Amino acid sequence: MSLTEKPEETPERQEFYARIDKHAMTPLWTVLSNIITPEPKSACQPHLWKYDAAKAFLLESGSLITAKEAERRVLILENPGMRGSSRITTSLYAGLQLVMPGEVAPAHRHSQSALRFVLDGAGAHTAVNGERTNMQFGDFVITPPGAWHDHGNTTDQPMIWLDGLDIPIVGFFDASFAEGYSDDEQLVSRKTGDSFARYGANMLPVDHQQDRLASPIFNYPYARSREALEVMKAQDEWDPCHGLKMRYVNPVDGGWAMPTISPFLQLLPKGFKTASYRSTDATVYVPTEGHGRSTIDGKVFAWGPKDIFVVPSWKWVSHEVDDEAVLFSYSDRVAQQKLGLFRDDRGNS
Ligand code: GTQ
Repeated sequence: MSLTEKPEETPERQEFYARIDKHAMTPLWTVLSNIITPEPKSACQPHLWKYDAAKAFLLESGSLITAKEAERRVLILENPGMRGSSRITTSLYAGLQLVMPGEVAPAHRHSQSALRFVLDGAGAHTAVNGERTNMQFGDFVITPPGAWHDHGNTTDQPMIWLDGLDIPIVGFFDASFAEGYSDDEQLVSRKTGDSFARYGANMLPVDHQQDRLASPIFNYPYARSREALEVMKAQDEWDPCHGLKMRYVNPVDGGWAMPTISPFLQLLPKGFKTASYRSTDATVYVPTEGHGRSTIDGKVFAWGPKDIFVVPSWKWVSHEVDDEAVLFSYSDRVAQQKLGLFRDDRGNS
């Protein structure tokens, strides 16, 4: 018996396997080394999408179909190692969504959690549970599981953001529910900015009871997060693997901002080269500022603002930047931590 080698196939064994196959049974020892591996063995490949090329296709889709007809006009960023499965990593989905001036992406809700990371345009809105928020470049916006949401653009520019959803996770658990709203746009019942004032000012309503896992803040403005990094960088304390890396939290309990997706924002100072790092949470990165190169599993990917790249589980990654760079990223770390699966390795650092 071995975890890495398969026993020999003999005619008697094969005849036996064929007989039990008809009874929906199969021997473990012929598959064991494929299903319990000494370390992660993923079909997910490192990959980078240049934003300019992706944006050109997305704008082209704008004259093919409306947001309303499409429900969501999105081009999925599909991992080259997992084509046809609507995923960028084994557990997560990514897409680029376009809302043209005057359009509405109709209200609906689903079990899947979504994050939006705003890339182009300024001032289009998304509504979540009765409150609208206007989106600006770099804003990190949450749609919690089960929350009604619709998107609208009353500006004169196309609005583009990156969607990150836990579609593969919900699919894995066969736990997907979805429904449409009675109208294109949900009823607005709260003032824009209400949830940020209520939960995003280092205070909480005195008798607040936590009633859900997702953060009650649904727009973490880039201006605020970026300013925090700007103040902290003066301290000149850099983690060898991460530079200055922060996680977006739920202010109610200090946990992650979302139940299944972990979002991060990090700053790497001009000329910084990170030490090699690997972790079990495959990660999607979107730089907002700066230019650099990431070496992932020995391959080099050069990036600039708004490019999107993916680091698979347990592959070594290091980043090297020319000018000061800021990177947003997301992974399934929160889900792995809840399940006791998360592991990382800082190499020699
Ligand atoms: O905006 O609600 O990229 O439901 C995929 C599914 C976006 C959305 C996606 C969705 C949405």
